[in-house]
Amino acid sequence: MRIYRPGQIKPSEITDREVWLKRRQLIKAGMGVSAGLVLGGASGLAAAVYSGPDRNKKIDALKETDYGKDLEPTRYRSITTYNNFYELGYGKRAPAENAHILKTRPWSIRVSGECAKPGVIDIEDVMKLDQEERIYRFRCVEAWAMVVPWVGLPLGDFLKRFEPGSKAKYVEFETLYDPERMPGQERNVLDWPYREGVRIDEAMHPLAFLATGLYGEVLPGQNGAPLRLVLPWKYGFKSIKSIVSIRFTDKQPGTTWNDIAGDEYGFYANVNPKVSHPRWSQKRHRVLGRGIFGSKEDTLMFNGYAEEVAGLYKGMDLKKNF
Ligand SMILES: Nc1nc2c(c(=O)[nH]1)N[C@H]1C(S)=C(S)[C@@H](COP(=O)(O)O)O[C@H]1N2
Ligand SMILES: [Mo]
Repeated sequence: MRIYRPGQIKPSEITDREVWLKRRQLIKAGMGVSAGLVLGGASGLAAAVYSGPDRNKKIDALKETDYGKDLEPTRYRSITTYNNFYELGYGKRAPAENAHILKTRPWSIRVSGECAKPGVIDIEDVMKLDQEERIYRFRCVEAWAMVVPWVGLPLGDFLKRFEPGSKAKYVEFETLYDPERMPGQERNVLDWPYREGVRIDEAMHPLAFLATGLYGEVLPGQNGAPLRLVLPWKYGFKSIKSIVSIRFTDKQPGTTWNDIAGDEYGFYANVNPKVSHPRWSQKRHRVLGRGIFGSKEDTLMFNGYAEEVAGLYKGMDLKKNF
């Protein structure tokens, strides 16, 4: 099912994407906006009493790399208590409060489509592959940023195991659909399951990463356990969480946010301070964990990774392909 934007809400009335989405959903359901905000507060998810992030199991045999060693990581608490993960709730704290509902075992990932060796791989087998730690800048679309010491494996190396063919022009990713483990899916806020896609050359780029952990430990549920995508030169919404399906395709796949609001969330979603989101500037961002005041920085082209990735987009109009 698709959600259509109501034309009658002025951008100036909207504070952020959660409120915007709630309103859209309520208008679709025929309810008023003021009633919607009251309802929006009680999200319908049973929030557990939450006292702080649990530290997870250490990942063994971790390979240290030099990626991002000059960056200062955002503290664990900020990374794990200010999240976007609508399957686990709609406020920034909700995913941490509800993460215990997301059982991540058993779990497997189906790899299919245009490849010679499609198959299903169990998450335990993914965890046995070489795990590297890399520190990346991470940018969310709503003007906040953080620096995360991710653990995981280069996406390209993982994908090559399935031998993508010449018709594999894009890679499509899907999150688990299971309202029992993902109670946010009981409401039709998004067109579940969450979907994302990248071009094959983007997927094969050495910076593209499948994360299984952070801070040397197994990934917390709120950050997309047991396996999520990380594309450090793109806005946060591209980094799909809790992946169960990866498919090689010859056509550009639909993606959750692009399908809902293609004028606001492009297929590429490369961090670009020169292209504003229709409802906010993308020139500067707030850095999580550094306080509310005096913590803004300039946003860099491709989130600071231009030297590495600009070549992927040579000759493309990045204002059109945003
Ligand atoms: N399945 C799924 N993946 C998702 C989302 C989501 O709601 N569902 N939110 C996205 C958005 S908008 C952002 S900004 C990042 C946030 O990642 P973080 O919570 O680890 O910072 O996850 C992305 N991946
Ligand atoms: Mo986001």
